[in-house]
Amino acid sequence: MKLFFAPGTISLATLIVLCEADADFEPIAVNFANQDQTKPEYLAVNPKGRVPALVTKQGILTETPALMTYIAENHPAANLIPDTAYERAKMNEMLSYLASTVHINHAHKMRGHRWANNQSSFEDMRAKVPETVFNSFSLIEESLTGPWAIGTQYTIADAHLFTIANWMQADGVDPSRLPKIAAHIARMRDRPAVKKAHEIMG
Ligand SMILES: N[C@@H](CCC(=O)N[C@@H](CS)C(=O)NCC(=O)O)C(=O)O
Repeated sequence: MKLFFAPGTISLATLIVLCEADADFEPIAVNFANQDQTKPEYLAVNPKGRVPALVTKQGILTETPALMTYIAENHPAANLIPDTAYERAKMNEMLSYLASTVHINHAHKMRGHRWANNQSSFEDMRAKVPETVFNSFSLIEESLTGPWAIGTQYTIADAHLFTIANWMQADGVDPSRLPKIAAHIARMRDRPAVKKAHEIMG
């Protein structure tokens, strides 16, 4: 497998899962400073112009929850997906909320041009980010029973939650207002796979 990633992005979540699974893969950095994600060479890999993208023997995958699920299902010994239908649904509930709501709230800070054309709109969207990011993480905080994102089993949802929660401070949210999520971040930082993923990401 080949993982196309960029530092400081959501691709960290997939990198963590690859390291947790002890998977055989080649990391390939996409240079955002050069806007390489918008160039034809990369658009041939991922026409969405985003990271991550995972090249597998069967084809190319995009969208973080899909990549993490694919890796976890192909490395069952790592036990990163729950056995019961209910717990799997709770995990997917977390992945969906993170991808469709929390990540999008965060993206309103720097990527307002996706949704509007005027500078005043960008400023308005950016000003709202501390509130929307805090509100979405507050709902997650209330749902956490610990130690992991969906309870006692460590799953791919932990890599996803950790990656997005790491952006909170830069989004204007004080993590001490969300003590369970702050403790989750600290717990994640201690994991060897998370340390390895950070090393690869640079
Ligand atoms: N829904 C996608 C979102 C991927 C995404 O938005 N990635 C951002 C980095 S966090 C990106 O590649 N942005 C490049 C750009 O907007 O030019 C996922 O969860 O994988």
